[in-house]
Amino acid sequence: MPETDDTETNSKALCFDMYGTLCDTSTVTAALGEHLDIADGFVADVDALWRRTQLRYAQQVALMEEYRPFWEVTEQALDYALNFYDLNPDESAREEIIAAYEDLDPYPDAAEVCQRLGEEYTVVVLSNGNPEMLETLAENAGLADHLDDIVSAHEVRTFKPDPAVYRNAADRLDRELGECRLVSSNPWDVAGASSAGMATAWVNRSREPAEEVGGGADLTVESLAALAEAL
Ligand code: LAC
Repeated sequence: MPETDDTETNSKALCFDMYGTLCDTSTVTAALGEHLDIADGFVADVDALWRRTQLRYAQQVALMEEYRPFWEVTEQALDYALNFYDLNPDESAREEIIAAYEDLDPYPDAAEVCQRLGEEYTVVVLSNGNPEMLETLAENAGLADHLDDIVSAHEVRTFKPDPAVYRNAADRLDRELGECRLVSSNPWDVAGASSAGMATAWVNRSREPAEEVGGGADLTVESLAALAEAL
């Protein structure tokens, strides 16, 4: 990763969410389809339940004060989704499915936007992923060279939208919360960051409604490329 030049020009920081914002979580759909041998519509259901359960479990274990790394949460959520639909892939197929999470496709504009915005801002990832999974994915997705740093929720042993995660990012960046902007496609993440005091940008690719709880987005765009234009 390039050296951070802490000059006036990049005194503000952009904190990009990883899963669903820089990288496309639907990439795992192909791995599910390949290893489960079920109809496409069914694959989409398993995929959606896996993702929903992953987010629900992250929030549950944070509330229960039973933190574990996001990789484990992701595996446990997959097992729940497989059990829910009574699917029993063998261990090697299960391993292949979970491994797809380390090899997600970046959104086509992700690398270029991080590079371009990196000329003006400090650009970091701020994610619930644990450091190992984030570093591997950033390398595989070709993003690592365009990031100044990776800040993981693991550092404070809880998950977004716990304000502790956003505060830790601001501390790590040696900035006030309001000098950092979370960029996320997840409305719950935008709501959480805004509640904690961060500026926010919502990459709302699928025109979802905003959350009814938490803070709002300071800026809403339909793509990362549109964000680079707007900032
Ligand atoms: C992230 C996921 C949860 O924090 O979107 O990267």
